[in-house]
Amino acid sequence: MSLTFYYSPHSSASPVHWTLNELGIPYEKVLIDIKAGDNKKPEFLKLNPNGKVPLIVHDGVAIFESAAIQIYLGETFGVEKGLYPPPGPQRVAAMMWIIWCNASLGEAMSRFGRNLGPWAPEDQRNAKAGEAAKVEILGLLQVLEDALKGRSYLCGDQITIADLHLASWFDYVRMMQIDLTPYPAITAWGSRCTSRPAYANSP
Ligand SMILES: N[C@@H](CCC(=O)N[C@@H](CS)C(=O)NCC(=O)O)C(=O)O
Repeated sequence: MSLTFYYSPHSSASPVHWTLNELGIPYEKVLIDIKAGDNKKPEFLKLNPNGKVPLIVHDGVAIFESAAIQIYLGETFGVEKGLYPPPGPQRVAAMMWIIWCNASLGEAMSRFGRNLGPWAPEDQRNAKAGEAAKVEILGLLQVLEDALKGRSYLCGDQITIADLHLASWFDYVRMMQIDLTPYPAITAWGSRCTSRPAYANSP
């Protein structure tokens, strides 16, 4: 078995990094320096024409998009390791939250960052669009808060890759200084997830 993980620290690759470390499977890490343009070099584009991290290559098969990678790792290794549900309602819940993270919360967070983040170029910012994204984010956080009430993890009593994926994204939510005080269930769940040693080893 060979598995190579192309990553950049503190990026969309971080949730995958955490999953790989939780799974405890052997893998090789390749650091991609985005600032130096490693992700646009022909040898990288040959594997990932999308030109972004994360990317994994498992036994010669290249997979990009973090949500797809997490689902693939869950199906391929996670069930056996107790980190991903077998087919059934809990499997669907895991997939649903991974996709919700990227397509709903992640999309609104990116829009918020692009318009109000300190790194966004001045002439490309739109404060009104940023504020609208923030309203959307708060609504999405309430959806998650309600889902986590009365349960330890997204799919029940057991932590899964869906929790790792979403909890890792909360690094970005905190970095963007979104106040999580009104969301006690999210706060407690986030602490449960990030207190695991593998989180600290997966920048
Ligand atoms: N939807 C993609 C997003 C990937 C992404 O935007 N990665 C960023 C780092 S956070 C990247 O590689 N940016 C380099 C670039 O766009 O040139 C995923 O979840 O994998």
